[in-house]
Amino acid sequence: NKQLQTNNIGKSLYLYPSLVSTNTYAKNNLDKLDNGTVILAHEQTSGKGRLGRNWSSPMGGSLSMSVVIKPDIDFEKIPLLTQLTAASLLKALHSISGVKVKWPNDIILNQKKIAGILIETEFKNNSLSGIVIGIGLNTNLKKKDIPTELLDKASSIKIESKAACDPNELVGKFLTYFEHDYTQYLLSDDTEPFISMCRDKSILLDKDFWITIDDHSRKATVNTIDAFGNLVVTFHDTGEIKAISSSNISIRGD
Ligand code: BT5
Repeated sequence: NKQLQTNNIGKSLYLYPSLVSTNTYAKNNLDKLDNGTVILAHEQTSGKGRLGRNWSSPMGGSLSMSVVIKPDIDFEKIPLLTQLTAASLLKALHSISGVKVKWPNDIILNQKKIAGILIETEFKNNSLSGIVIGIGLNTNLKKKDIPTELLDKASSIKIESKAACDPNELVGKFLTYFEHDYTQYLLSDDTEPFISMCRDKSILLDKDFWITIDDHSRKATVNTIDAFGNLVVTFHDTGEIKAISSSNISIRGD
């Protein structure tokens, strides 16, 4: 990939026509894969979303990517990687107007999801052995490639921007931004460089939502995303202000 201008991330890069899941492949081969390895696939036969959900990644118009990193960091810093990745995607998609983020991990264009992020952390003997950052990109999917049940919420860059998306260029840009912010993230606890991007492009801020945590739904106003990558909300029933982390939560309108 001539467009790749990174130093470390993507130095080892493997492109497969088809894999079960790039994340599963990376996790299964974690010991053998260097820090910074990128796995790409044109198709996944069993792509994964969060919390056991599926990620549709058909041949022709989607791109699945996993970035393997092996940092020496405190566990509390791990959830921030979702925001860092989302910010790098937003920067890589900057030339397409209207690209937004729905905290914590959805990239949205014209109210439809065009990309998603799934971060998986592997431990061995209580220590971190590696992190796999999975990104599913709906680059050039056509309407007919999108499962019918997803048509109201999923779309592709091509459908929404009405222009073909060059996947090599997109991956190259993403990895460049990612490497830059990730290098800073390892060196410093200042998360503003990427959290500010997620805040600026958020579709949630200052709006009301039903927030479901452990099967319990409460109406809340979203205030901000804090420096730890948490969503800060005010619950309507009690007026309580809370910072919530991304696990076990779902957010919906109406
Ligand atoms: C995500 O989960 O958004 C994470 C997606 C991560 C996919 C990448 S691809 C490379 C790597 N290898 C993998 O196996 N996975 C990662 P979540 O927030 O749970 O969203 C999943 C939900 O989005 C599903 O339940 C559907 O409703 C919807 N969905 C499924 N496929 C979609 C698609 N292609 N585009 C948009 N929405 C989709």
